[in-house]
Amino acid sequence: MIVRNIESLRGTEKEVKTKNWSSTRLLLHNDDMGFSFHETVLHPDTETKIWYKNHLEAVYCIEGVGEIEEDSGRKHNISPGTIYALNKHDRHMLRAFSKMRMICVFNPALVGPETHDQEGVYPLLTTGEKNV
Ligand code: 9YT
Repeated sequence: MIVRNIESLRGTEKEVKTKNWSSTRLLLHNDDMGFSFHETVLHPDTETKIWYKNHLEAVYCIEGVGEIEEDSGRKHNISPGTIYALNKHDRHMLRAFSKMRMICVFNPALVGPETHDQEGVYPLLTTGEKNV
């Protein structure tokens, strides 16, 4: 069994920070769950271009408001209780109108240090050191 508190991950390599968001990665590839599980905090008034061409992601909002815009231009409001699932590796734009807190699940699991490239893609990493 794995039992972990997010506070124990603050300031470690499992808290990945970028200009628009920070992601605390509670479960990763080497936890052998078949998915990774993160808490992502989106900074207010940010716009992030994302395309998980190598991964599937589900995102559940627990705090804040924003929107997701599909490539087609279709927009969806996001508020606490909203989940979206990128089941078609959908390219999208994610806008945070306030601080947002999201619970995110990735399949395949992230290894740990992934951040977006210019296209909003995460590389497909497959190895990592065993987590403690
Ligand atoms: C919602 C989203 O994809 N934000 C970018 C960060 C990502 N959720 C992650 O790596 O935790």
